[in-house]
Amino acid sequence: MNRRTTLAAALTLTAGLTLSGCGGDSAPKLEATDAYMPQPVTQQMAGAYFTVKNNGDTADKLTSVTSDVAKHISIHKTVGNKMEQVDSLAVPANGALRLGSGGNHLMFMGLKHKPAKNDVVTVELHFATADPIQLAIPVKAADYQPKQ
Ligand SMILES: [Cu+2]
Repeated sequence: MNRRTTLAAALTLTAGLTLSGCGGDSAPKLEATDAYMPQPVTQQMAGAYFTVKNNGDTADKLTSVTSDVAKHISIHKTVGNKMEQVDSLAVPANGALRLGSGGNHLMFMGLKHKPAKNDVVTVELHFATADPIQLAIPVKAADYQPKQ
């Protein structure tokens, strides 16, 4: 083998490693969609809903949500007709975490102003593994229901 062939072989090997590191990666691949906030009654409290799709082979967890518009945002699930604060919600591998009216939701406490219909509330979703996602949440009518 001459020197040039050896170099070419080394480059091919490197390229192969890079590709397999990228294609076979097991990181969660998250995408947030279908966000909305029904126009709240007061600025004390508001709820919001969205879906996080995971196109990766690894599960993740939604661990916190932050925003400039509220003092605190907590993650709630609904058990029966009572809601409960939780530390995280699972985002299953090759699946989706769905938040929706009567189920999982975000609870905004102490809003700086009362969101009105057609406003957009921006939040950052934080996950156990994946990078944070910026999510623009449109404010809808109080009785808005998404299409199923
Ligand atoms: Cu709640």
